[in-house]
Amino acid sequence: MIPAKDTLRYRHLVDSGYCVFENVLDREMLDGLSEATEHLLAMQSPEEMERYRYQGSNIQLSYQHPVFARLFAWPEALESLKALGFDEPKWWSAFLLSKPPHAPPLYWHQDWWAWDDPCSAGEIPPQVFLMYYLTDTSPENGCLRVIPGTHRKRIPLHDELPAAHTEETYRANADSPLFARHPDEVDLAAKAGDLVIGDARLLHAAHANQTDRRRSCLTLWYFPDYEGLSDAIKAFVSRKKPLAPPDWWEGSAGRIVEPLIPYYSGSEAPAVFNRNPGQCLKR
Ligand SMILES: O=C(O)CCC(=O)C(=O)O
Ligand SMILES: [Fe+2]
Repeated sequence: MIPAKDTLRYRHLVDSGYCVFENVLDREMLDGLSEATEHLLAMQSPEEMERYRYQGSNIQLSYQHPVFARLFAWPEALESLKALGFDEPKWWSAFLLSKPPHAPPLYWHQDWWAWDDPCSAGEIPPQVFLMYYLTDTSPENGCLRVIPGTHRKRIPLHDELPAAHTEETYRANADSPLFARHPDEVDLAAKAGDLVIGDARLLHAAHANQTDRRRSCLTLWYFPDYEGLSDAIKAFVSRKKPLAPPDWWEGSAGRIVEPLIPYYSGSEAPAVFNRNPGQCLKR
């Protein structure tokens, strides 16, 4: 880590669990992403659409199109991480979460998965999401909701939530606490092309899409300070690391991702996957 230049945003990320950089993607990139994602959305099966109805879709992005490689290594995003003090981030995965018109809300959850590791109680986010929206978002069309501070502090809602993205969350009923309003929740309305950075430990959800227009979110997962993570986490991560770009790719589209891939060559046993925050979060 280098000292954060953007100390205001760094403090917001550390204290509240998120921060926003405006206008990170340009119009050409937004158009390219819209075209490539529409193609993927059109190929979904009815079963997938039903299973992931709360997320809208859950499509893993990799090298289906060169525009995705450009997104994973988007220079302005890497600059934003650098401004927060993270000069050597690694990229893990990416997903297209696209709410069709009149889609239900997304359940409260946190996406961190190694709660037994000591870094889970620390100030530095072990893992962050970089979320981009392809349309402006609002409470009407499914913008993000967060409960600030819950990445490091336990609240009663934690005790009511099943592990994220499991059958229990996929099959939950609309009257479950998973969808309840919370007095401390904050709406994170974003403009198309803004970058929302959040700690993987933060409790977040999304409003329903009550409009006639699709709301697409691209969520990219990074380790902002990969070097600083334990060997056990690195061992887990590198086992499931993204593939290097295929060598038949032309030009620099694939090569730009290579420096972001998280490698590990030690012999530590992989961390245990555990999505239950347990005692790690202070009350
Ligand atoms: O769709 C969104 O706004 C957020 C999605 C999300 O947090 C997830 O699927 O883990
Ligand atoms: Fe999430």
